Amino acid sequence: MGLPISNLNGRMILDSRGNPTIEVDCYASIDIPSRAAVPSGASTGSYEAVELRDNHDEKWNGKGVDIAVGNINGIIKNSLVGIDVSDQEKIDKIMLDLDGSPNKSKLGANAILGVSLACLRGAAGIGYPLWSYIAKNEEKCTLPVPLMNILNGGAHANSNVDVQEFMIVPHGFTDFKVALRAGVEIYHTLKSILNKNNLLGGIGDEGGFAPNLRCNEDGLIYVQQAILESGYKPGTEVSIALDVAAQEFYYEGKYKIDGKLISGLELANIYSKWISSYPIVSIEDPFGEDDWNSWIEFTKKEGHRVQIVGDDLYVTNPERFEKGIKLSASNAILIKLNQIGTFTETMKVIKMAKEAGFRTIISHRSGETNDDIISDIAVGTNAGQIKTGAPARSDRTSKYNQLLRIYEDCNEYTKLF
Ligand code: 2PG
Ligand code: MG
Repeated sequence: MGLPISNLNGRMILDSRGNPTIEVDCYASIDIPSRAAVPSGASTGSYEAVELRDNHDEKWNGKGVDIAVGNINGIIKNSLVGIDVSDQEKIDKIMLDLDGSPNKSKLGANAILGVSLACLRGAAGIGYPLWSYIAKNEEKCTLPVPLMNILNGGAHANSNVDVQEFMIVPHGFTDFKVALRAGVEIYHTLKSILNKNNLLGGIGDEGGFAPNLRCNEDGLIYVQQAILESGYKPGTEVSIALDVAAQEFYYEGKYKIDGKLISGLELANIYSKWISSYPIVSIEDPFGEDDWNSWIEFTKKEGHRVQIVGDDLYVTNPERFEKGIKLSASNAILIKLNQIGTFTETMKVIKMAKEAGFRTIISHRSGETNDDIISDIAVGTNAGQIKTGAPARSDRTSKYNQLLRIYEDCNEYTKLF
């Protein structure tokens, strides 16, 4: 039994892109609130739960969250005050019933998630490690392998690069801190390589560099070079992961990449070549969110060589994920809490993945705050992997820094391969 919720207070704060988002304080009969903030995507899947914005209003470029905040401080608060803060399922169910829509469009998934996570923190208690509260049903916990996005393209950068994320995966180590150090060193090496090639321009939304390149494959060449020049062994110590976010360049059954319109099969053949030429261990969203056939064929062909990750495909939604499991459309799932909107539903999807033998990656969004809850969730659910951007900018480093704190109590590193 936990304490009853005595108050909830939602407010607007700014995210890392300078847009409004939501923060919630949950009081459970003490004066110190537990707090959680909600992130926001740019390359959002169309099946995601609805992020409620004051679109009718030009203020904040239509991105205000006054209605969603009003929902927290009105109807949601009135229904949750007095409920046991540790009864997460009940809290989430009350909000789902209040909302009543299939995609949380009435109250807003942003409003619902903020409350869900603030209550989760309240239940764990102030000063008690959240990861170990979440881990109560796990046999053991390991620190996740980070997928560190060091070169940004697609919807996260103002460049000509179609692939959204070129990530490094420091998996060949027995210690999280050593792995993180490798990632940091490679990030800095990439910076000087790009600089030498006159390619150092802006930074993308997730803290990685955002150069214009001759072609997408150049991203792989530079990242591989950065791994080597930092003194690490590509493929055995540090590998590469891509998030292609292919839905962003999918037009009426074709994909526009490197200036050419090609079929799903032709795109799959490009990936196969890349997998043979570079130390790639993971490809996220290689195809569009409704192009199930390309997913199925590619997983059949390459699923033994790489991790194939559904993000826009599944949007952390149990129904879409169930279909993917039945069809063997991938072998891994990206988990984003705000795609589905409650902690309870997120846990359900993680459980489904584990039962089906799918790998799980707990993920940030491109618009973030300095809330570090995904680090606790990655360790507490023993997810194995976390995706949280470059090791730079405080909206991204807040997650790595929380993992460094957790490392003081739990320092076993996930063995991925
Ligand atoms: C993704 C994410 C996070 P966004 O596609 O995986 O990296 O981007 O939050 O913009 O959907
Ligand atoms: Mg993605």
